[in-house]
Amino acid sequence: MRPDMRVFFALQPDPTLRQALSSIAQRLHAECGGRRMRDDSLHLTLAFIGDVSEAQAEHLIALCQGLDCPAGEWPLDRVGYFPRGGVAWLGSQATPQPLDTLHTRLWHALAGEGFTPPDQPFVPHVTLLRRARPPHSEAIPGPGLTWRYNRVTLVHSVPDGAGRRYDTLAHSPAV
Ligand code: 2AM
Repeated sequence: MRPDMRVFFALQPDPTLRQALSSIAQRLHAECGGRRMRDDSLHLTLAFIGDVSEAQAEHLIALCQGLDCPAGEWPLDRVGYFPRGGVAWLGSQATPQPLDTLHTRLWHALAGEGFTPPDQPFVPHVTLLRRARPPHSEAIPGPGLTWRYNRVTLVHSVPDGAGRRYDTLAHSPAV
């Protein structure tokens, strides 16, 4: 039997946005140190599921492929910091209602499959650095960005050397 698979639902940046996120990560790294995320793994987590069996993963693939993800925009206009893990991240001053609704609807669908929503409030963020020092301010080192999205991705987090790589298992239908 295959071991459990660690999976999560995410938004993934297009190549142009990924490049812009990478530039900001580089500048923030110069200020805060720590360990940069690999450029190809930058993402916004909508729902972290954790370890599931292959059968559960098949259910989640079907759920993802049936998800309705209206196109939306997420302004990236602030830097944030989680002291636990020294996580420096990019996010927004105020979460747009449609992004919040997407998160709520996704968890509603997941609850229908028996998965338990997290207790903590949704703080949408893109992790750029881990084990970093706190940033000096919330100001982004560079121009602000807008993330335009139109689909959700189910991601398989696979152990890869000292870290993890993120493989795509499914997308919601693009709108
Ligand atoms: P983070 O970026 O804030 O660390 C894959 O691990 C993704 O799921 C990461 O973006 C991570 O968020 C998020 N995540 C949320 N809860 C998690 C948990 N309990 N363990 C690992 N990752 C978690």
